[in-house]
Amino acid sequence: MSKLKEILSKKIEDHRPRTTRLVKEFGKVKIDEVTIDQCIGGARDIRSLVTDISYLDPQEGIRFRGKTIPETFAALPKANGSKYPTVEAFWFFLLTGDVPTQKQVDDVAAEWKTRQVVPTYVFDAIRALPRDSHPMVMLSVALLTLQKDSKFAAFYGSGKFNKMTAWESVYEDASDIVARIPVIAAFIYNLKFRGDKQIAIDPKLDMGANFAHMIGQKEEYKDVARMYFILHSDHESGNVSAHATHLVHSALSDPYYAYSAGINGLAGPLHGLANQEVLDWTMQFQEKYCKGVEPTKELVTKALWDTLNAGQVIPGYGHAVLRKTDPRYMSQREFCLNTPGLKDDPLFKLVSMIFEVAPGVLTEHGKTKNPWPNVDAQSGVIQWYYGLKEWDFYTVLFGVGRALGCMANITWDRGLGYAIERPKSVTTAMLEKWAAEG
Ligand code: CMX
Repeated sequence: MSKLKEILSKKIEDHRPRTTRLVKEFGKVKIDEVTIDQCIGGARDIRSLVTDISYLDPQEGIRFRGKTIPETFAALPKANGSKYPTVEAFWFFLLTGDVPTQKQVDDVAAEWKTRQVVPTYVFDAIRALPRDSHPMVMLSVALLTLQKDSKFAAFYGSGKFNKMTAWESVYEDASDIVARIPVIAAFIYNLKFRGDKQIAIDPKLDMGANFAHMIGQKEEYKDVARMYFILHSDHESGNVSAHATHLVHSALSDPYYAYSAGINGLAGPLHGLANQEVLDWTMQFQEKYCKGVEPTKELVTKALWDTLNAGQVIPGYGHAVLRKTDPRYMSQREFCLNTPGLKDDPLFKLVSMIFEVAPGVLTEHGKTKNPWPNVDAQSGVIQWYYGLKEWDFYTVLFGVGRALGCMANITWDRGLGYAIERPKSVTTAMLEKWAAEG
C-alpha cells in the first residue's frame, strides 16, 4: 500500500463515525427547504450534497480543504525552481486535507510514475475516431476504453465486494486516472494539432512539467500547466462535471464510467466549454468591430450589447453560486500581470478591457445574478499567449485539472459509503396544486 493510501485509510477510518453519528442521531434535522423556482430552476442553492474536498462561498470563492487559492499556493511545497506547487503536492492535499512534506510529495510523484503509462489500445481507440471529433469526445472515449481494466469493477465482480474496503479500489482507479489523463491529453493535442508528432514521457519531470514537455511547450509553460490544473481542480460538488461524476459513481459505476460522464458535462458551453467560447467571442469581436482600429471601451460595450440583444450569453461571465469576481480569474490575471510580455499582450489588454466594461453592461441588462467574470474569462488568453491557439483543446485542459477534484471526491464518497443518488421528481400538476394552496 502506498504511503498516501495508508494516510488516507486512517483519515477515512477516523471520519466515518462523524458521518454515522450525523445520520443516526441527527438524521431528521432540517438544513434547507425547497421552493418551486428551485425545483424548476436547476436545483439552485439546495443544500443536498456533502463534500469536504472544497467549499464555494458566494462572496469569497473557492476554498480547497479550507484554504483560499493564495493560501493553497503559499502552503504547498513548490516544484523545483518554481513559485507554484506541483500537482502531486496538491493531490495529496485534496485527498487528505494535510499539507504534505517534500518527502510525501516525492512519494506521490514516484507512485504516479508507476501509473502514468497509458496502454496502446487507448491510443488506438482515439486514432480510430474521425479526426474532426472534438478533443473532449476523444478524452471521454479514452476514459471509457480504460474501463475494462478498472480495479473497482474487478473488485465488485470478484464476489468479495465489501462496502468498507471498496474505496481502496476506487483509489487505485482514481490514481491511475489522474496520473494518466495528462498523457492522454498530450496525445490528443499532438494527434489533432501537431501533425501526430508525439513526445515520450520524461520520467524526471513532475506532472505539470511533463505535460508541458509532451506538448512541445517551452520552459515557462510548466508553471502555466501547474497553476491551471490546480485552479480548475474542484469547485465543490454541485457543478455539472463534479455532480455528474458523483451521480454516476453513486450507482457503483467505476471511476472510468463516472469521469467520462463528468467530462461529457464539462463539454457543455454553459460549463467548461465557456473558456473556448470566450476566445471565440473575443476573436469575432476583433474581426467584426476592430478592422484597422484599436479596441476601445465603446466598441466593447457595443459588442456586448449586440451579443445580449441577440439573445446570447456573454461567455466567461456569471455564475450559479459566485456573486463576485471569481478568485480563479484573479489568480490567472495576477499570473498575466506578473509575466513580462503577457502583461503587455494585446489580447490580455482586451480581456482586461472587457473586465472593466462587461460587469456594468450585464448589471444594466439586469438578468444575471452575477455580472462578474468566472474562471473561463481569463484562461484562454494565457494559453493563446503561449502558442496554444487551438481553443477546441481548452476544455480538455480543464478536464485534466477537474480530474483531481472529481477523483478525490469519489474516493471519499466510497470511503464514507454514500448512497446511490436518487432525488424525487414531481409533476407540474403537483406544483400547481401546492402553488394554489400557498
Ligand atoms: N450573459 C448573459 N446573460 C446571462 C449571463 C451572461 N454571462 N449569465 C446569466 N445570464 C442570464 C441567464 O441566461 C438567465 O437568463 P434567463 O432568465 O433568460 O434564462 C438569467 O441571467 C439568470 O441567470 P443566473 O441565475 O444569473 O445564472 P445561472 O445560475 O442560471 O447560470 C451560468 C450560470 C454560468 C450558466 C450563466 O451565468 C452563464 O450562462 N454564463 C455564461 C457561460 C459561462 O461563462 N459559463 C462558465 C461558468 C463557469 C464554469 O462552469 O466553467
